[in-house]
Amino acid sequence: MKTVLILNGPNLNMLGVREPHIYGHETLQDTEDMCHDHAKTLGFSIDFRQSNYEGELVTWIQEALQKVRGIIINAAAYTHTSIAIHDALKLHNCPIIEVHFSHPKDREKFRHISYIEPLAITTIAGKGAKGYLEALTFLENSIINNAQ
Ligand code: CA2
Repeated sequence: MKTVLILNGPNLNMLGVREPHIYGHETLQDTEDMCHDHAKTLGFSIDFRQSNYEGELVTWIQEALQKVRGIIINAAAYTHTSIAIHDALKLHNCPIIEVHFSHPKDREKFRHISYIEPLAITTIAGKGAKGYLEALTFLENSIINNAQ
C-alpha cells in the first residue's frame, strides 16, 4: 500500500488546548483520525508523527527515503527557521506538501519566511485540520498524474 508520511513540528501536540481562535478546535489526535479515515478512502496508508525536536524530524525524514510516496509536513515554528529540515527534505524525490492550520503569511513578519515552501508542490494554509485532508487529495492527484 502507498504510504504517506505526515510530519508535525513543535507545539502542535498542544492544539485544541489553547489559541483555538488561531488554530481551530481540533486536537492533533482529531487531525490524525481524520487523516486516517480520508487516506483509507484514497487507498493510502499514513504514518502520522509529531516531534518537538528538530533532529528527530530530520531523522524521520531521512528514514523515510525510498519508503514513502509523499510527505505532508507542518514543521510549525521550524518552518521559519530550519535549514536542517529543508536539507533533509531535499533528499527526497517524492512530492512534498506544506500545510499550516493558520495562515502564517497573515501573521507576524517572522512567520512570513518558509524554508519548506521552495521544496513543496503546494502550500495549504489557513484551513485548520481540513487542510491536511486537502493535502492528501492533492497528493493523490499528483501521484496519479506522474504515474509514480
Ligand atoms: O499554523 C500552523 O500550523 C503553524 O505551523 C503552527 C505553529 C506556528 O509556529 C507556525 O507559524 C504556523 C505553532 C504550533 C502550535 O502552537 C500552539 C501554541 C499554543 C497552543 C496551541 C498550539
